[in-house]
Parts: sequence; structure tokens; C-alpha cells
Amino acid sequence: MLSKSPTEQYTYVRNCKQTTFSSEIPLVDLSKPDIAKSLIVNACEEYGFFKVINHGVSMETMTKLESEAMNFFSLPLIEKEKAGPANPFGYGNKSIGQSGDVGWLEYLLLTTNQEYNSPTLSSAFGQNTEKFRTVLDDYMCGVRKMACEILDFMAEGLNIEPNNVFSKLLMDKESDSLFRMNHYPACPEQGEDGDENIIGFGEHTDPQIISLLRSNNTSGLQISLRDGSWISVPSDHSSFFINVGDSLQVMTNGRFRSVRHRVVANGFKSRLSMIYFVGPPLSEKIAPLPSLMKGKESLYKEFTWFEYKTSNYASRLADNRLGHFERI
Ligand code: GA4
Repeated sequence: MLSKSPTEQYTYVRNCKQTTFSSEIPLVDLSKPDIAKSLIVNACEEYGFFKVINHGVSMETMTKLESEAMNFFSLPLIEKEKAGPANPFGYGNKSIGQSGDVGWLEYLLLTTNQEYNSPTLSSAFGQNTEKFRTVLDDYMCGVRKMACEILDFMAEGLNIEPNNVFSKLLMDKESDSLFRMNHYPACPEQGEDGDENIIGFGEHTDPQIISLLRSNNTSGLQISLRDGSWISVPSDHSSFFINVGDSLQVMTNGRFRSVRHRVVANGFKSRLSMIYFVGPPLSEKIAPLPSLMKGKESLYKEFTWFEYKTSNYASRLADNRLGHFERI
């Protein structure tokens, strides 16, 4: 359980419109490629978000990693802190990023290269490191394959050739991708009138290309719609949820929408989510693809992933990070 010290300022949000995924959140069946391609493009344009079934990652692979993660988060704080503080990698507790954001969560943030930050892993898992690494490798192998498939479907749905324009960034051995496990303990002290929730992870967009999220069956994730309203995403531990990130918004010259999302704490159950963020190599220029411009001007100034990332780390979570890179 996380303790709240009097100096910690949590943010509360009003409960928002609850929906069922069938009426609002786009559902993509990866085993039906032809339908999947156009559904993905529509979902990325309208929401920047969709749910995926028949994704090829087995329930066993997902639950094995979930149980390893829970073993870690169940350790005494003093043990977990051996892998922290997160700067940005490692174990983090309530504090997010370097600019003073806080949330009702603890997490472990890893790069997916350098053997997942070897020293961090061994501080976190001790004698259990090799077991964790094997389970994580198996999970990452399945999720990477799914990510490539989705990225190729996106390119095909947009009629871009070759169809690996996006997935080649992930296949690059310099790909700057991340893996994050977030644990949101049950938070019994919600807002006073029972109509407010404590923020687990404050609203933000992901800077990368796409993010692939799998959680246990505790809800909490919310996404923002075009009109600025928020909807709750019903949890589903057998599916993945895909977010469009800022980099893909830029590469599609604003056609795909980088979705604002947040997580609210649950009063009764703990939530565990595992997220793979697909990032390009540091030297990669992030710019609209010529075939999507069709004589139009780029909405963005040119920048590399390194430049974008550097400017991100100095920002607050809720900032509009792409704002600095828009052409006026
Ligand atoms: C949001 C997406 C990923 O979780 C993350 C986050 C990163 C961090 O936790 O260190 C950031 C945030 C995220 C964007 C703005 C900065 C950096 C916290 C923060 C306040 C790992 C990422 O790549 O960007």
C-alpha cells in the first residue's frame, strides 16, 4: 500500500461518462487483415486508440509476466527502492518524470535494449533476475511481433509503400523502445463526495510511435475524445490496447491523432498494466512521410527523436509537447 504524506498533492478528477467498448472503443481483430487495416486507420484518425483481439500473445505468457511483476511489487519498499529512484529508468514510487508530477502508483521503467538495463534488473529481482528476464523475453517477443503487424497494417491502410516504413523503426537495433510496468494499489480514500477519483497517472500523450498496453482486469484507463470529454476504457485482461503517440501523429502530418489518456485509481482493486512503447532510433528524423503530404505543407518543424525526447524530459506530464514543434 502506498502512504500519502501531508505534503503530497494528488489531483482528483470527476467521474466521467462510462461506456461499453462495443459502442465506443474501436475493436480490431488481427486475424482478419483486410478488415483490420481500414478499421485501424479509422480508429487512429478518430480516436488514436483501439483494442486488439487475436493478437497472438498467449494468456499464459501474459499471466506469467503479470505474476512476476506482482511478486516484485509485493516486496518490502526497501527492497524495491534498491532499483530506484527512476531517472528515468528503474523503480519509481509516486513521482513521475523529473518535473514534479505525482500519481497514485509505483512502477518499473526499462529500456528494451541493453538487456533491459541489466543493473536495474538485478537490483530489482536479485536471484530471480534470470527467471524474470526469460519471462519478459517471451512476452516482448510476442508483443514486438504484434507491433510490427499493426504498424504494417497502418502503412497498408494508408497506401504507403513500402509497408515497413513504420515497423523498420522498431526492427532497427538502435530502436529506442521502452517497457513499463505500472502498479496502482487500491486507493480507499477517494474524493470526499464519492464522485471524484484520485489520479493514478495524470493526463498526457505518449511521445513515441505507438504504445501497446495490457492490464489486469481492473479498470482505470480513460481516453480523451475530440470534443475534450473523457471516457473510461473497460478493462479486458485478454486484449491489448493501442495508443497512437506524438511521433506517429507527426509522421502522418496530423492525420493520426496522438491520444490524451490518464489512469484513475480504483477504490477497491489494484491495477497492474504493462506497456511497450515503440520508439525510433535517436538519430531518426521525425517528419511527415512524403506520400502523405500530397502537396500539403508539413504541420511540424523538422526534429530528430533525440531532440524531441530531450525536450520532453524537461516538460510536465500534461504539457502539449508537440506545441513547440508546430509550424504556425
Ligand atoms: C509518457 C510515456 C512514457 O510512460 C514515458 C514517460 C516519461 C517518464 O515517465 O519518465 C515522461 C512522460 C512519458 C512524458 C513527459 C515526461 C517524460 C514523464 C514526464 C513528465 C516513459 C515517456 O517516454 O514519456
